[in-house]
Amino acid sequence: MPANLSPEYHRAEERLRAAKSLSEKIDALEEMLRVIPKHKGTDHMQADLKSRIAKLRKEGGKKGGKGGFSYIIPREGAGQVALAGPPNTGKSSLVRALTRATPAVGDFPFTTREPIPGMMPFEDIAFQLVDLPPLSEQHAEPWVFDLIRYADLVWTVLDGERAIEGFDECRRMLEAHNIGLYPAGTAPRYDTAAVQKKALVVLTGLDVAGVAETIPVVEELLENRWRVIGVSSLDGTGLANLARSTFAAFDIIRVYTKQPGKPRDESAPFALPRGATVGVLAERIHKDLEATMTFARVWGASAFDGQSVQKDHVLAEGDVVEIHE
Ligand SMILES: Nc1nc2c(ncn2[C@@H]2O[C@H](COP(=O)(O)OP(=O)(O)OP(=O)(O)O)[C@@H](O)[C@H]2O)c(=O)[nH]1
Ligand SMILES: [Mg+2]
Repeated sequence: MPANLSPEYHRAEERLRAAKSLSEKIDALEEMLRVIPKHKGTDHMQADLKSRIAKLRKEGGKKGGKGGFSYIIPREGAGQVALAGPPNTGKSSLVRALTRATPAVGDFPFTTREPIPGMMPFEDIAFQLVDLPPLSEQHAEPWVFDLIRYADLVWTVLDGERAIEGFDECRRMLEAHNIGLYPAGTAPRYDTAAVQKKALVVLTGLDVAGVAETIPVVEELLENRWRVIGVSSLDGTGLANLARSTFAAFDIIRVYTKQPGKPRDESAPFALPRGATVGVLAERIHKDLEATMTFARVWGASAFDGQSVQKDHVLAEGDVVEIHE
């Protein structure tokens, strides 16, 4: 059966061929799996991609190796956010303010030396933040780029002092490591071999006099391509907005499950990519369920209450689903 692979798939495949580091390879394979058409004709290919990803992940778990010390922070929650930015811009302060992690904060550059994960709650789900050492042309830890490449979303954390220069410096350094950033909510570029990472621009120090006024200026200097999210880790201004913007950037839907004849499960929802079908949910619940399910009932925006649907039914935010085997 012809697989009908899309240009996105072939592009990711090209990236895989060019990939040098482990996380570049994992990233390309994950993209291939994400965009491969999901039908019987590609079952073998999907299984093959999954086993290759699992194998590389296992390798990544082992520290050391040829490329020196390598970190991968296993994803947890609804998605992983890497905090990238120049030195001393308030990355660790944000992680302290938004999660229960307690990375060191200092009023001098290069305070952070290791990646530190923490979970940021948003309503009934949570995103994983990964605090990172700074990006500076003077010095940057080589493995920082692998962690950024592995993340689902990047926050570029800037301060009021040198927002534009800091942003430009980060982007130059990322480009040099084959990573491009694009504003969340817009389409990534496909005319480049660099991995394209969805990003938000975060400006800290909103409690400092004059910083709020610089936001429209910074946006204009960035040619209004980027919306700048102002925050203060000191007094908490803008943090709720940052969490909400992060949820929006992920473009995910929350889907709840239930057992027949019972109310909705109290456990956390499944966070699925927008456009996900009942089949995708079934697979997420259990790897065999996608094959063994017969139909599902759905309550919510994508169906009339209790409507019975097939695997290919596209789910909506907030749907409650009951899967029948
Ligand atoms: N007024 C104000 N100060 C802040 C804010 N966020 C961080 N700071 C201060 O900025 C300094 C740097 O904060 P960190 O959180 O350590 O910055 P960082 O980006 O993690 O620094 P590196 O790890 O060195 O890259 C500290 O003195 C913080 O107290 C903020 O929103 N408002
Ligand atoms: Mg830090």
